[in-house]
Order: sequence, then C-alpha cells, then structure tokens
Amino acid sequence: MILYSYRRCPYAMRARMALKYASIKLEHREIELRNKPQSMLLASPKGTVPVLCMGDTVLDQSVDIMRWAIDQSDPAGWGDVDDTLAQTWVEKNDGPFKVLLDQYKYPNRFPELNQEVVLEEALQLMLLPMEQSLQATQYLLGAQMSWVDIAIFPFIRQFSMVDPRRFESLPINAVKQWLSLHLESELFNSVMQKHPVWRD
Ligand SMILES: N[C@@H](CCC(=O)N[C@@H](CS)C(=O)NCC(=O)O)C(=O)O
Repeated sequence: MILYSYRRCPYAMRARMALKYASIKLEHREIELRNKPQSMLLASPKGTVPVLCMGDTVLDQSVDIMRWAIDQSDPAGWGDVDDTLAQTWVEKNDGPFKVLLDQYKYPNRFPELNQEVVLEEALQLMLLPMEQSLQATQYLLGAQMSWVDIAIFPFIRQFSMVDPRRFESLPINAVKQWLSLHLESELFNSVMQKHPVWRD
C-alpha cells in the first residue's frame, strides 16, 4: 500500500488522518507538487494528492480514501453519521468554501476582490453555520467526532492561518475551540511529521 502525499495539502491531511486512525500500514511517499513522480502520474494522471495505491486499485480522491479507511476499521465510530448530512457539509467545504479560502489566502491572485468581503462571505457560508452546530454539540454532527470533522478541519486550519489575529477576533468561539482540539490532537500531530521527498 502506497500513499503519495504532500505535507501541507489539506486534502492529503484528511486522508493521512483517516488512514492513521484506521491503523492502515503504508509506505508514505512525500512528493513535491512542482516535480511529481512519474509513478504517481502513471497511477493517477490527474496529478493531485493524495493518491492511495493498493495493487491495481487506485483511490485518488481524499474523501474516497477516508471512506475506504473507515470501512477497514472504525474504532471510534467516525462513520456513524447521517450520510446525506455528512455529504452536504463536505461538499460545501470542498466546493464554495474552498473557493473563498483560495481568494482569502491568495489576495494577489484576486486583486479585484476585497479581503473583508471575502471573509464575510466565508463567515456566512461556513464559519457561522459551523459555530451554530458546535455550540449545540461538541462536534459538527453530534457529541461524537466523525469523519466530517476530520475532513473539514485542515481547511479551517488553513483559513485561520492566513491572518491569525483577524481570525482570533471573529465571533466564533466554538469553532476556535474545536480547531484547537484538533490542532493539539495526537492524531493530527502524528500525521504532520516530516518525510524526505520520495524519488522514483
Ligand atoms: N479533489 C481532490 C483534490 C486534491 C488537491 O487538489 N490536491 C492539491 C494539493 S492541496 C494538488 O495536488 N494539486 C495539484 C497541484 O498543485 O499541482 C481530493 O479531494 O483529493
């Protein structure tokens, strides 16, 4: 089992966390986005990480890797959630929220956009609905952590890191607490260890 990964990629982070959670043994191949190994491109020509190769089977969507991992082993019930609700959150994150995250993170690429307006849109779309859920229950879909928390957390982390002081000033205390909990978790820290770049 081989995982092509990139340390700072939020999609790769969620996959690494799910694989680690499920105790999947694998060979970690750290890549450079600018110099992708041929063996990875042969397995998955679209050229994004993460890519999980298991013999002839290749999973090259982070959510598919998460789901596969949880199907193998789910010791804390990450998969015990309403599928439609889970899908709705993750689609909102990977779709419109990711667009706003990129606009917020790379203002130079979007000179026509106002940072504060982008931040406000991100609040309305994602951060405030998350706040509402997290005020009601400790995790996004209830009292128990689920794969949805793990799928979304790396993106909120990235968002918070763009302007940490501005993030700290936002009225989303439950989100901040939830974020800290994940940032400090052993699981997250264990998948953030550095690996040397793998070469074909
Ligand atoms: N839908 C994919 C998206 C993965 C993705 O976009 N990964 C980025 C890194 S964060 C990537 O590999 N981009 C290719 C590149 O920058 O060349 C998934 O969920 O796995």
